[in-house]
Amino acid sequence: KKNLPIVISTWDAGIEANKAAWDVLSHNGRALDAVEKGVMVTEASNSCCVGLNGNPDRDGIVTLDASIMDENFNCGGVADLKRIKHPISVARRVMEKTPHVLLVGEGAQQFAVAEGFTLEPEYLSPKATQNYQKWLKKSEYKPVINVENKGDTPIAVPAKMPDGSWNHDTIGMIAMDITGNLSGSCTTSGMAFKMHGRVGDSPIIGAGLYVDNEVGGCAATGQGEDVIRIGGAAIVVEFMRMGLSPRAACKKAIERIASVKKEKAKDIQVAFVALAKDGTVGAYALQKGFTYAVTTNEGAKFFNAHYHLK
Ligand code: SD4
Repeated sequence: KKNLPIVISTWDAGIEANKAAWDVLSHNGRALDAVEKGVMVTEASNSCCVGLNGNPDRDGIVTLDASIMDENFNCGGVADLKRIKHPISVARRVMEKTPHVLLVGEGAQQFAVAEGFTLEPEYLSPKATQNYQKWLKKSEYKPVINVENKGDTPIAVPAKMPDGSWNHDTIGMIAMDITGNLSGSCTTSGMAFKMHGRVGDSPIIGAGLYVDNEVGGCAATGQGEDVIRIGGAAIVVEFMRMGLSPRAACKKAIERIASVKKEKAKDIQVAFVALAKDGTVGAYALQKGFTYAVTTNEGAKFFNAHYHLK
């Protein structure tokens, strides 16, 4: 097929992540390797709120969630994982080396260490420290799950944090390799200043990520609770199975969230990216400001997603 391989990922961080994924895909590599290598770039970067440089929870601790899914319904995830640089790679080991799909907290960390991953020192990046100090000043001691919409900040997402860091915390990626196989990945430090122990949609197969090799794949970003509530990524894939294009499928899922949330929809952001088996891609967001990156043989492109709330 002429439009293969292809990779799509969320937000501006997707531009750099796609490069690493493309390196795998353009050398006839497997989509699974591409989506792992791709998001590892974001996990290791300073400039984005994913991985150990991400914002902490309200207790000042960075806890990471990730998941991965291949072309055969194999899938793995980790949640509430601390002090491990590449949660996506641990998620892959969960998929490949255990009979399970999801490991959390201490058990996930123990597994990672047993698999040879380095236990990094407890750490908060300078940027995260600054963000956290600032949050603490006003901190109503309750979870702030979507800081974009705090105070009088207009709902224009992604909003620039005062220190210049982007106020979103996740990368989701779906790729199709030259053989036509699909895989997906998703990794996050979760919503900034969440309750300690809170787990979002990103490590949950069917919510933050889903891949059906016959149909397509989808990854989610935004307020995880509301993605979980509708079984987000899985439902987008089901809409594609019914014949909707990736964008139309993402739109229908966003509309579902909007109708569930009613007047509260304006207080959150959710977005989906999707890639269908025929090589078409699409995305849709609840609010303005969601961006995504697509790389094909024709080069790398960056898009503003269509959105629901005008
Ligand atoms: C979560 N969905 O933990 C993630 C957060 C996110 O941009 O996507 N932020 O709920």
